[in-house]
Amino acid sequence: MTTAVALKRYEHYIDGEWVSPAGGAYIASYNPATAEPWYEIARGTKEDVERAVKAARAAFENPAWANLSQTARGKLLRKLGDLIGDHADELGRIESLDNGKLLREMGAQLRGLPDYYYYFSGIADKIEGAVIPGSRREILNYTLREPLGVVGAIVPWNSPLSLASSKIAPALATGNTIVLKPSEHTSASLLELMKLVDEAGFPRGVVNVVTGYGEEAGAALTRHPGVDKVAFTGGSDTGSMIAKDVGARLGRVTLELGGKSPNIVFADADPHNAAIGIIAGIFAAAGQTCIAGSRVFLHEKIHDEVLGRVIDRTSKIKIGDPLLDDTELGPLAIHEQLEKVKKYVDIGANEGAKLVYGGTPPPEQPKGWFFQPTIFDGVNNDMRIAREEIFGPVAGVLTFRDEEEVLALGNDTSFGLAAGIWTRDLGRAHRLASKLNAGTVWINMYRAMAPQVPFGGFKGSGIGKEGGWEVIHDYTRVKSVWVNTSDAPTADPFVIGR
Ligand code: TXE
Repeated sequence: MTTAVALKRYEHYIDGEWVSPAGGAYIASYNPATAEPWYEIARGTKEDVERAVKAARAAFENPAWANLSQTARGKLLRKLGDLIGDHADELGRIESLDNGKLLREMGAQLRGLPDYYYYFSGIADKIEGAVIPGSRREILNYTLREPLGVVGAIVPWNSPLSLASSKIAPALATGNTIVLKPSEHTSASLLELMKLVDEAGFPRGVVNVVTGYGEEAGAALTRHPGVDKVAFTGGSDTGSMIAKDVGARLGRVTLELGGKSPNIVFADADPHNAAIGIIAGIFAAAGQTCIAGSRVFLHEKIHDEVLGRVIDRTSKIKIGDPLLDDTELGPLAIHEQLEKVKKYVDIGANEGAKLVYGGTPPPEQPKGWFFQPTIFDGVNNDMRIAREEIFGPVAGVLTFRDEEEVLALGNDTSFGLAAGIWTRDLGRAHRLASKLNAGTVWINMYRAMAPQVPFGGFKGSGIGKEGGWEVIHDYTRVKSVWVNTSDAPTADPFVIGR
């Protein structure tokens, strides 16, 4: 597609400067609500990645960063948080134009984003080693918690700045430097953030951004031997490929991948709250969240009532321009995603699931990549629509009889990202929370996240955590130091055990 008006052009951000791509090529980025391009980004190649990793390595070793006190690092993060707060509305608008999520949602997400930086700013000067009481009085054992070096971060399109920040903030709080590769579909907000990184006063090269395609710029970054750790959020297939590449050089990874999360409603649950929780779980952000509650388990006794309420509210969801205040469901972020959703709706129908709502693009939205909120009832856990991540507004409803059955079905998945439980029975809620094989369990709520709380999946949903103190372990290494404080002569090694 071409446009008569010249598009705004973004370059790479490397070593504190805006740098043209070595290959000289650019990629257009589209607004999903209009299916029209609105800016272009540099198409990164191996050469650009080489340059960025070199800059990040030099910054890691540069005393301007390496010798900075932990408190001073924290102050920089706080400053960046403040600046993001000042620019939250414009950054939210860019993200909404880029991925089609509601301006209201992106605005709220961006206004909350400084909290990530404040949390890790607070942690920065509390990262400590330990003094370890050894078996021998004269030996002093202590540990140093050190940064890893250069972090390569790959970010997807569904929540670009939030997912980038959950890597930037802990990586910098612990003294690493970072090279980011945003999604080729949604790079603008991260590039705009670099202006704020600059303004906050980070030394050059501490944060770098190379844009471009995943298989080109992304793969060059994850395969680069100078990258000590890769932090990735994206699809499970891509994540598994990256893990192999990084594993081959014994590097470290954090992987935040997909899900097929169960949202379980027991007969004693409040039917209104549960229905709203189901809708929030699967239709918010048009289902394009890794934590989407895409498998809805309804107890047989309340199946009809709760499903009726879900359908009733769903039928009133206002689909349209994500920039408008009263819109409740925007388009899918990328064209491929729309095609994927259509394909799975066909698969569901062919598998024998009963389509009870939606199933097509909304006729009133001829432009853009919109799809109606869609509900399948009579889903069986062996169906592909219950096993594979769709990443769109498609709920599959399954019926269950008792706790044991729903626990087995809920855990019968290759993923393990999140789960929801709706019940007034406290004992059951905690019992299930401990037995569900998922990294996050919500009880009588769904879809909440906070910088203070560890987030990350089990099984096919990933490795490692983002958020909370846990993440500090993922961005540091521990060195053990042994000190002999005795003046006694060193023991002859051959006398040991005599
Ligand atoms: O993701 P990819 P895609 C899931 C969701 C979706 C599917 C595919 O099910 O339908 O993944 O989406 C970069 N080496 N999620 O294709 O490919 C890419 O440029 C290095 C779940 O968009 O995982 C982008 O920056 N990097 C998810 C990022 O990886 C590579 C969010 C994500 O793209 C690469 C998004 C490679 N070989 C999709 N190939 C979540 N967990 O929230 C691609 N990339």
